[in-house]
Amino acid sequence: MQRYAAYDPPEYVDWKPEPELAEACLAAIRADTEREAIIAGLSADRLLDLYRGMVRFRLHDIALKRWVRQGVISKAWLATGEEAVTIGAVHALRRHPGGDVVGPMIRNAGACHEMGMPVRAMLCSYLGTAGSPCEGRDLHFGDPQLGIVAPVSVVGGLCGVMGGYALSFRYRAEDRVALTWIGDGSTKSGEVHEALNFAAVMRLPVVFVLQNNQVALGTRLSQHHKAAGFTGWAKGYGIPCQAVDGNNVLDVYAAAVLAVRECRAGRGPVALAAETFRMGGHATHDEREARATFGDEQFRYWGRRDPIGLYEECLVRLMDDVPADVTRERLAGIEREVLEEVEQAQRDALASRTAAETTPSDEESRCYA
Ligand SMILES: Cc1ncc(C[n+]2csc(CCOP(=O)(O)OP(=O)(O)O)c2C)c(N)n1
Ligand SMILES: [Mg+2]
Repeated sequence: MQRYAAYDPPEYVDWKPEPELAEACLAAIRADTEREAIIAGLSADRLLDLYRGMVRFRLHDIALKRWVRQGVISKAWLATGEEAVTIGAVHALRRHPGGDVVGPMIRNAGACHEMGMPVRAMLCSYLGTAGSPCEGRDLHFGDPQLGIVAPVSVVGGLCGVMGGYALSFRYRAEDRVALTWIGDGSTKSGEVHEALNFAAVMRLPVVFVLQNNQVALGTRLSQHHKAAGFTGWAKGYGIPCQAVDGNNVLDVYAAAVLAVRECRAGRGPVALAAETFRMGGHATHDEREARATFGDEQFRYWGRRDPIGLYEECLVRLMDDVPADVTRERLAGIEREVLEEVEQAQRDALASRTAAETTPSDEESRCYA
């Protein structure tokens, strides 16, 4: 996709395909017969939908970053470099009506648009205008009609909520699954411990995606986590856990399909341990500190593994019955469409500041107390 010198991390601006990295992504899928069968069964349209979702997520984040620079908003929480963990997982779910539910955390905003929330509504939430899903009340937005549970600020808090959804599905004998993401730092909260244990002993149909982006705010993984990785950690609760390459959207997708399948068969919960890297700051305010926290070498390593660039190279190889230049032109066409969608969403959201401004009396409506 097009690179944006003003907004992308430098490693992405200069990004060049490295054939061996894309080959390694595909080899990882082929090494697991179940994951391989799932990817082999995907139509070209489904493969391209994953691409569309990741591009939409990246461009949504770039739109927010542009607004920060322009002073439209003061801060934004982005998922640059982590798009595949969200998009791969959410594409394994059924959409509403009557579908599955997701609980997106800071790095999972892309789950909202992939479950059907217009990008305009997401951007309006940042502006706090009345056109937003929570009508300007809170940046922690969701939409129950679309199966999107609004997060709370307290990290880990969603895990118990998603377990509650899963419990209700079981009681009502509904063939539905709940899915949420847990950051590496959030695994240290008491609520996550309670929720995982409860889900395990109650055998709930919930998928927990451990999103290890190697950092929690300004605390590196090595400063808060002593165990090796997260697969053993989840297994300590009696929850089966599979490792996935968080920068390989095909790997995340295939593993999530298998996890969801287990849950639907009554063998939940299931965890996935995704390794990835936060290519920016915790939010837009501390990008410089984040680079100092890790140093250039780590950024270079993960920068070469940009999930979107990697997936473009995988797609060219997967669609081997189509000439590579035709596939690349198709990807560019998808990018143009999504860019237009996001630009229109930006214009509409900005217009909502005057057309749908919230008023003090709105604050008191539809509140419990
Ligand atoms: C219980 C709780 N403690 C602290 C915070 C402040 N806080 C917000 S995000 C965050 C870091 C979370 O790290 P991680 O779970 O790894 O997610 P990431 O930001 O890396 O995606 C912290 C400490 C909070 N919101 N809730
Ligand atoms: Mg983290």
